[in-house]
Order: sequence, then C-alpha cells, then structure tokens
Amino acid sequence: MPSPFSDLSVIIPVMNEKGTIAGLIGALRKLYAGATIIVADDGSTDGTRGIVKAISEADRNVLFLDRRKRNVKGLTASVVDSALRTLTEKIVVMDGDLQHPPEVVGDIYGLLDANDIVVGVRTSVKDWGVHRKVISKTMAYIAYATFKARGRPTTNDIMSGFFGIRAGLFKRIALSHRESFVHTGYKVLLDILRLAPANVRIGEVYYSTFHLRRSGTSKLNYKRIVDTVVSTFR
Ligand SMILES: Nc1nc2c(ncn2[C@@H]2O[C@H](COP(=O)(O)OP(=O)(O)OP(=O)(O)O)[C@@H](O)[C@H]2O)c(=O)[nH]1
Ligand SMILES: [Mg+2]
Repeated sequence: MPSPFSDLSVIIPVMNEKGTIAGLIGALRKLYAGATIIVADDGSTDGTRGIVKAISEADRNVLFLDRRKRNVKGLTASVVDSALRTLTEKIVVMDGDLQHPPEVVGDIYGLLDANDIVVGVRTSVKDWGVHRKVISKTMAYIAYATFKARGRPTTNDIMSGFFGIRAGLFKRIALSHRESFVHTGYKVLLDILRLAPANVRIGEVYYSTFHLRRSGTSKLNYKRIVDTVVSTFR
C-alpha cells in the first residue's frame, strides 16, 4: 500500500543551517512518512552538507541536492532546480531554519487537493523589531496592491517562503518562463504569482509561530529588500 504522503515533496533551500536542519528533517519524516524531502544546498560551509548527506544515505526519501558547482546560486534558483526534479504531484517549499512549523506542512498539503497554490500566511511575527515589521508590511502591501491592480493572482502574504503548489503547475511555469524568475532572489512565490495563469486557485493557511531564527545567520539585507521591491514591478 502506498504511504499516505508519497505524493508530496518538501523542498528546503539551505545555506548554513547546521543548528536546525537535522531536527527539521526528523520532524518531517515522523509527521509525513513516505514524503520525499529535497534539501538544496548552495555551498554551506558550517557542516550542514555533511549532516544532510549522512541522513540522505540512510533514507532514500531524503535527497541532497549539492549546488556548489552551479553557476547561478540563490534561494529561488535552488527551489526551481528542486521542483524540476520532483516526481510527486504536490510540492511544499519551506525554510531550513525552523521558522516554518513542520506541523503546518500537512495543512498546506491537504488544501492542495482543492487549490493550485496554498500559501502559509504569518499572522504575527513574534520578536521582530518595529523596523523589520514596518519594512515587511510595506513591501507586502506594495506587492499586494501592484498584483491586484494588474489582475494577477495574489495573497495576504505574497512574500511568504512557506507555500504549497501543484508540481505540474510549477514545472509548466518554470519551463516556459525560466528566464523571468529572479534566480538570485528570495521571493519565489512572488515570481510564481507574477508568471502563473490569472485564474489559479489560491488557498491560505494561517499560522502564528513564526519566530526569530534561533541559530545560524540571516541572509536578509538591504540589497535583498531592494531586489524584492524591484522584482514586484517586473
Ligand atoms: N540554497 C540556498 N538557500 C538559501 C540561500 N540563502 C538563504 N537560503 C535559505 O533559505 C531559507 C530562508 O533564508 P533566511 O535567511 O532564513 O531568510 P529570512 O527567514 O527571511 O530571514 P530570518 O528571519 O533572519 O531567518 C533558509 O533555509 C536559508 O538557509 C541561498 O543562496 N541558497
Ligand atoms: Mg529564516
């Protein structure tokens, strides 16, 4: 009998997440036995690679995608690369630093039966300073309003790094608009919504446990913020 989650691939882009990656993979394996877990690493130097490689050698459902030699590195490039390799019907994308609760993956997965894309929407961001809250809210609002005005599909958290998508849809978009993705960027969902057919069905799952990263370092910086705003208007 096929395992219940055998039609799910969880894609995790990582860059130096040795403090959290083993715990995250462990939680996913326990909660979603039979799902494929793809960890796409762009050349971590903190030991993340060794940790994931060892897990993948012992469990054929865990795939380690070593992107060290790729010309184009980036979170979006890693997610697109991984999505094109999936063999399952459904995909969930999440961060490797445990900011996205593994328990919510199942809710996103479930809603993909009736939707093409399901977005994990952060309802509160505990611990964020006023500064980051304002930047985040402003960027989200600009993107939302721009997408709405253009008749594009949109959601309450267009910047979310936590979302599900039907693999066929993702592959069609990636193959026909490969050059339009901001491969070095961080907002793969925003790129997808920019390029998806206007009538895609979008579901949302609300969660509130998004907290400050507990280990590793953030790759968020001002260049990334500017790049994101620019890509909103592409
Ligand atoms: N493959 C790959 N993964 C990356 C890259 N940059 C960041 N990541 C991973 O993408 C995920 C999101 O990056 P974060 O730095 O956590 O971004 P953030 O959540 O907006 O920022 P924080 O709140 O500070 O954590 C994490 O799993 C990172 O390890 C990259 O260039 N390539
Ligand atoms: Mg993070």
